[in-house]
Amino acid sequence: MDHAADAHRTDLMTITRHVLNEQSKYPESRGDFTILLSHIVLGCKFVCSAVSKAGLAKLIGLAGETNVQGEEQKKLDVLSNEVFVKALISSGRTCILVSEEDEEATFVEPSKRGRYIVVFDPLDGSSNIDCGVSIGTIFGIYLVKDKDNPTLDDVLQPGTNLLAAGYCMYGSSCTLVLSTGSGVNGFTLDPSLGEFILTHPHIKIPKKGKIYSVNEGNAKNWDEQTTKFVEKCKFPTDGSPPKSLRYVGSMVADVHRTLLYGGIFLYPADKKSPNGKLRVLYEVFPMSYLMEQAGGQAFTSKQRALDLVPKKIHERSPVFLGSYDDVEEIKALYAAAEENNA
Ligand code: FBP
Repeated sequence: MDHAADAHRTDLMTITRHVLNEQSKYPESRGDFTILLSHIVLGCKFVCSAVSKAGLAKLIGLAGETNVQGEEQKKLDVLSNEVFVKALISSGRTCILVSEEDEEATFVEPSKRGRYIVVFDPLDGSSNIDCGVSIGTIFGIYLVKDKDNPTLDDVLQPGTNLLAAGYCMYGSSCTLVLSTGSGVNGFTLDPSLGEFILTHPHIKIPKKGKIYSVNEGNAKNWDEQTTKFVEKCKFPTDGSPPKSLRYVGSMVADVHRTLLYGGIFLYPADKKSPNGKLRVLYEVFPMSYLMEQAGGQAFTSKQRALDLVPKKIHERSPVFLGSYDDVEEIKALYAAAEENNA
């Protein structure tokens, strides 16, 4: 580590500076988006600190409440949700909030309302919280049609209408990955500065990968196409080497690795979960948006994931996302099945 060079590193591309540069491309912009993002970043810094000292601060374990998904909420789930809801409302830039932890959408009171809708999973990967394995926050940002008359329809938009999406991973380092529609950039939190610094500019996912990521514990309930695809990953028939299996069980961690190394992450539907497990608005859409912005793709077993139009705020969908060529393979299997059934 060249501390001297580091100490003289004066041209810091912080996430705020990066977004301000992006904003300067839109002369009509009033800075609302930058202000909103700075409040999301504040929430991520708070959660990063809480997660890193969870064991010390007795933040491990259950909160004694259950969320809309019927899941027992962890103390950190509740704390993270509270921090993000308060930060987003205090930004004065939000109109509607949808959180994985709240049954209903939150309509911000008119005096504090802005024109953005934020859908988010305050702490994703809850099964890994208590064992210190990487977890994260996922978010997506939409514009409301009319902030004076917001409705639930404003939230139930296709993912193609997203303005921006990102996630923050709380792992060996704290990494925030963001897209505002012109590519994907990664920022690492420098704890000594308390600033997210640009460390992964213009992330492009490799066209084809050597890794597949899925919970094989569900294999007996998979449909024929998913079973065939995973079989091909393990026993390729085209002479290529088998793919390696990597599965953390935190979508943020599995998607982050997929974005950087390539390959495919899948959470398919199965007999037990006919719509899969992952939620469309604040898991599938943001991650699919980032994948497409990085040159990959995301598929539901029926269509491009971002073309989905959810009917409920906590709707679930199967998802296959990652390197373009790897997702093409699973799309071909479902297309062939559809043709055979036609
Ligand atoms: P939470 O948001 O409730 O944590 O659930 C989502 C999730 O933990 C994802 O992060 C992960 O990809 C998936 O569920 C793991 O599910 P499973 O344990 O069934 O493999």
